[in-house]
Amino acid sequence: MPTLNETPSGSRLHISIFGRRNAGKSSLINALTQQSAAIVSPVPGTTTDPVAKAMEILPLGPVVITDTAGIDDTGDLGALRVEKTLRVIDRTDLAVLVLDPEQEPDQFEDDLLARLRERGRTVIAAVNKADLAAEAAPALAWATAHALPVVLVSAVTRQGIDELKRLLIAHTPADRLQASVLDGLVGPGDCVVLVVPIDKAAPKDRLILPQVMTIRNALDHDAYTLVVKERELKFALSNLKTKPKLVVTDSQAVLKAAADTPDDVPFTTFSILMARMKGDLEQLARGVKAVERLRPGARVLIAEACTHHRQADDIGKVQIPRWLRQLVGGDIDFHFSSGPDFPADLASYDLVIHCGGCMINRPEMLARGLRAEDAGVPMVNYGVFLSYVHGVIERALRPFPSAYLAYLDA
Ligand SMILES: Nc1nc2c(ncn2[C@@H]2O[C@H](COP(=O)(O)OP(=O)(O)OP(=O)(O)O)[C@@H](O)[C@H]2O)c(=O)[nH]1
Ligand SMILES: [Mg+2]
Repeated sequence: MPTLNETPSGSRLHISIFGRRNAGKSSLINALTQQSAAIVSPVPGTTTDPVAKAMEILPLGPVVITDTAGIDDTGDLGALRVEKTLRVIDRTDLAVLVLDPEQEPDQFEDDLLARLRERGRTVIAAVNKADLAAEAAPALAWATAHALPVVLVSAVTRQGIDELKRLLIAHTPADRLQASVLDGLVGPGDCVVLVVPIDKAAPKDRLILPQVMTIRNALDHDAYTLVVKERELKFALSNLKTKPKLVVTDSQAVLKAAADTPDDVPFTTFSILMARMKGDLEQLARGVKAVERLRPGARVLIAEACTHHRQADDIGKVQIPRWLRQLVGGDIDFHFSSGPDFPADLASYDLVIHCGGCMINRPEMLARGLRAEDAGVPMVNYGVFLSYVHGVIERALRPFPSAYLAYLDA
């Protein structure tokens, strides 16, 4: 069973970096992955063969990123290298075309772009070396004239790197970004116990979407589920011959479910599973820690992705503000946004609390998270916030080591 770090490379998003020699392709890979995996040097032609590496680009997730040799290489050997570079196009989902402001794009770029488009590849242009005095306008104009999404970056100062990540996310086909609910958590033969309270809020005669998705996804992983109400949990667990791989509870029953689940059994909530699938769980885990630092009078944005009809005890308008006031011990300057009008500038807020985002896709949720990160504003979502309010955040994050550590370190 692959864990998060072992996502089979066939299902990983393949990003390839193309451009001329010395444009900074290898440097850009290092900037994107925050590693120094690719060899960089001022000598043109440093990268001679395509190098594919499985990596994690946060918050994009596991990808395969391929560094290539410059498309302007010369001589017999050069032609051979160019041929190899062009073959990479076949295994590319997303191409980043790196432009060097010191060299105006010409036939090399035109030909490469034509090849990429012939194969139906998505192409993003990155004009590199923004930190140098070189005039970037011709390269930017070339990209715009060819209808390419373009960003000005510097692999050295990291200027524009987040914007490039945002473009990558925005142009990744949604199905390639979509993680599944139980990815990396369960494998063949594992038992997952689901705690589903049947209270007044539960719809008649059916289960709700996160519950159904989890059951279905367990089957996809050749695992199986045991579905119980919170009252029967303890008895059901005591009847199992082997420990379950995971217990997942509805937030409404989280206190009893946590108390009745032995400490050595991984435990989480449906809300946290959904938060991980939709957004960047590490960011949200860090974000909830910011609640501890909030002071009365803080500016808090509560953002919902849809414009649903609000009920009397609405979670976003009523319940969360009430809890937050209690936690902070004073009044809070609440602001609300809904639907597509998520504020462009978040810098004036002390915290963003976002809904679960069931009406938007992962790329959009990730883009909103990056916007908060750019502005240096912590962001949490309803599900992670609820676990925090209920005092079970540490336990519920423990099955996700990187998010758990992010929470502890924040
Ligand atoms: N000032 C500045 N220098 C950069 C930047 N990116 C790359 N460089 C420099 O440009 C040179 C070439 O960088 P590489 O990353 O090796 O370029 P490449 O496109 O991989 O080159 P080849 O492998 O030879 O095709 C190195 O000296 C880098 O330090 C940047 O954003 N700003
Ligand atoms: Mg290189």
